[in-house]
Amino acid sequence: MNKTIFEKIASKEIPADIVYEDDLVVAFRDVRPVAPVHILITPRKAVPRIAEALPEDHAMLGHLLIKAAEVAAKVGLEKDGYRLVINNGPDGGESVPHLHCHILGGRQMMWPPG
Ligand code: DGP
Repeated sequence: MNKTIFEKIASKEIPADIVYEDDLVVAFRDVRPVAPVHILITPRKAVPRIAEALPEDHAMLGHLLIKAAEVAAKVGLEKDGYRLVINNGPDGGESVPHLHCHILGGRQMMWPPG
């Protein structure tokens, strides 16, 4: 299997502005930010999308969400808040088939989303 772009970022084969990493997840700034703060947090394991996560991914996914909140706090979003987004499939707007959670902040988010 070819590595996904996010696996290559996690293994430092391609550069990214990494803001957090551990054994299970890597968080880095999005190359096409849509908010003043736009970070992606992704599992090292190449789960394509949340719909394809397996029961064995349960702990890793919980870890990813806990770390998303920690990363948001670390970059100064705790006081004013932020949004976490996971796009799944074509209608969800997914463009990279490696599960990732967007951490968006630094401006007022709209609802409903576009
Ligand atoms: P999504 O549409 O939910 O699949 O989001 C994919 C995001 O990934 C999109 O906001 C742009 C970002 N992205 C794509 N390629 C790269 C890359 O090579 N580096 C970084 N830092 N972000 C990337």
